[in-house]
Amino acid sequence: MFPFARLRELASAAGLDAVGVSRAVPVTEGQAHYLEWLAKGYHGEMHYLERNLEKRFDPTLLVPGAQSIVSVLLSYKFEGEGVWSVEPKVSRYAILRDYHNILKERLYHLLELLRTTCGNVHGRAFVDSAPFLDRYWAMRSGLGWIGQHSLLISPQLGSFTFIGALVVDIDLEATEVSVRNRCGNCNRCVEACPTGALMGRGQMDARKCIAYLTIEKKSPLTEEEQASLSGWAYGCDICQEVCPWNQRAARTRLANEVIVSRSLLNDFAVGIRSLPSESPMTRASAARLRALLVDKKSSDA
Ligand code: B12
Ligand code: SF4
Ligand code: SF4
Repeated sequence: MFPFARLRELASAAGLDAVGVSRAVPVTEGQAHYLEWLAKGYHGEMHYLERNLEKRFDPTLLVPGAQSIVSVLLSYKFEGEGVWSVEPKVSRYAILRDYHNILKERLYHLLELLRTTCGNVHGRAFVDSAPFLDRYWAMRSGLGWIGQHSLLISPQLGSFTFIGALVVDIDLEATEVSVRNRCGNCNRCVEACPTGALMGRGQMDARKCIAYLTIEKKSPLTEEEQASLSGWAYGCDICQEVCPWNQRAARTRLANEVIVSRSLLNDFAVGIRSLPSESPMTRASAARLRALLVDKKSSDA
């Protein structure tokens, strides 16, 4: 069995901030939670979440011979003021090169390092891409707990983290420990959410979440939805900004991956520049994003 201490060294060398390992077995305890969430229609128009349920609940169907799941975290916790502080706001993660690419590059680097150490290893990286339960596996590997805002909180890194995973066909020492939920009596995220998307006990109605409305919803926003955006044009960080675990968390090492500035956003808003192709904001409708950025600018004038 490959020792975890050695894996942690390799993950750090690959530029990853935290790592944990679970055995690749079918998911049992998280299934009911997920299916109930779908049944209530909380996923809105994100119909892809209804598909490939068999694979979503069984990682061995995604990677033949899978034995271990390496979950990793990468912090994007910026400190101080930024484009997320001034309206029209965009989420912190959106100013970076697309995290799917950053994390996949680092995960495949880790796979290469594993191959150099262990020989022939077959594996595949997942970052918010395939039918894979990113948060569930991260939680199971002992990286943190699911907070009231429904995000994974790492005691060291807080919740401003991206989650990725490497599913491999070798036996790695598992770190499956249950991390106690340390939200305690705090309810700040639920109280701060301006749309009522958070319903307590980690439950969320994604249809009301500003991130869903500005990024995922394909059909036009209703007037009520438009009015609920609280100055956000792309994503929303409010429930994480108020979380005490993010005040004490270590800061990001991704400053060199920032590719969008306020002036670029302003130029994009008035149509004189495009967004870099590697920006995650290219995933949203350009017309809607521009309208949200311009609307706010003209109402400020
Ligand atoms: C759909 C989606 C959304 C939707 C719905 C969000 C949601 N809460 O489900 C919308 C568009 C709203 C969204 C918004 C955001 N998202 Co998003 N999103 C996803 C996606 C693609 C799927 C999530 C999903 O399946 N939801 C359905 C619910 C039911 O599943 P789940 O919460 O994962 O629950 C599982 C576990 O948590 C576990 N579980 C939960 N509670 C409990 C309790 C017990 C007792 C047990 C046993 C298990 C358990 O069981 C479930 C499995 O059945 C994931 C990537 C992925 N493939 O997982 C990213 C992901 C969750 N998003 C992410 C991010 C960064 C965001 C935003 C912060 C972006 C932004 N700034 O705008 C916001 C945050 C909003 C919020 N408060 O959640 C990150 C979260 C990182 C983290 N630290 O947790 C992820 C993991 C992407 C990634 N790979 O980094 N997102
Ligand atoms: S991201 Fe914003 S809208 Fe979504 S749950 Fe958090 S506070 Fe509410
Ligand atoms: S704000 Fe409070 S309740 Fe919400 S996730 Fe953070 S610690 Fe938990």
